[in-house]
Amino acid sequence: MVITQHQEAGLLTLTLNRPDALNAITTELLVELGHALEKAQDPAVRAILLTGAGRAFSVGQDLKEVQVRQESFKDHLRHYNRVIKLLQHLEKPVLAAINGAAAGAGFSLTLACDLRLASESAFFTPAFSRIGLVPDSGMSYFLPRIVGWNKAFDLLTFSPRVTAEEAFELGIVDRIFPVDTFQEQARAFALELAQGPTLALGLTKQLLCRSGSATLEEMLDYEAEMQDRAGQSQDHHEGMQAFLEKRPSRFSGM
Ligand code: T3D
Repeated sequence: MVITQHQEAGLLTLTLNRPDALNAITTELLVELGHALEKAQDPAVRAILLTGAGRAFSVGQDLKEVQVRQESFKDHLRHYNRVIKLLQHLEKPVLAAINGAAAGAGFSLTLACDLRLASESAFFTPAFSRIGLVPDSGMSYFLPRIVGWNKAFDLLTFSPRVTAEEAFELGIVDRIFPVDTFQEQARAFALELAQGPTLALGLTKQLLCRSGSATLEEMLDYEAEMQDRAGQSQDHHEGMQAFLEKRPSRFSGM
């Protein structure tokens, strides 16, 4: 298996598991990741943590696999695009735990997640321009939305190595943890999120997705619609009770 799966207390951890190849992405890896993400729609899964085995998160497309191309770029990218859409449309928090290099489509994978937790030793590089390609797997969508148009163009043109600290300054990374305790702290962070009001978090994610292409009027209507749904949830009831009883909430995700 090139994707390993571990489930505990509502948290599904998916590990890109080709450490000897720095988790370079093959078609097999994309197909397995796609299957795992489809299965993650199960309500028992309340958060997903995507990480890499070994010293890298992922160095992007396995360039050795595509030395001799079996299909056009457009056909090949269907496998990537399926995974990116699944990451975005899952109605639960999806976190990337970036343990090392995130390059090319490996970087894109992290951008399609809702939050990025980075080890102090992690770094990011778009890499596409260095081999004469354009950004893909959603990078041209997510990156300018996070860092702004000109910074995105700068990064995509020069493809520097962006350290975890620089990525944090740019808003690409949301939390940085020390190398020695990274796995433990990323897991603890994700486990806490997996105990959250999953339904409301999933609806929040839908709102943010919609806001990219909607007017204020449309968003106000959509917020009201989503609030109607969240307002009928067990977790809203529990949250209100917990507030009134001055105790921590015990959310079920429903
Ligand atoms: O259909 C399509 O192709 C379209 C899809 C495109 C999606 C993409 O992701 S395109 C972008 C692909 N990725 C890259 O171009 C990144 C290439 N790698 C690098 O720039 C560097 O390796 C890193 C900056 C990521 C890491 O640098 P460093 O110094 O930590 O490691 P290294 O020494 O460069 O690499 C270590 C080994 O991994 C080395 O192999 P060797 O010499 O020990 O046998 C290197 O060749 C190999 N490696 C690194 N990246 C890839 C790779 N092998 C295959 N594919 C890779 N992407």
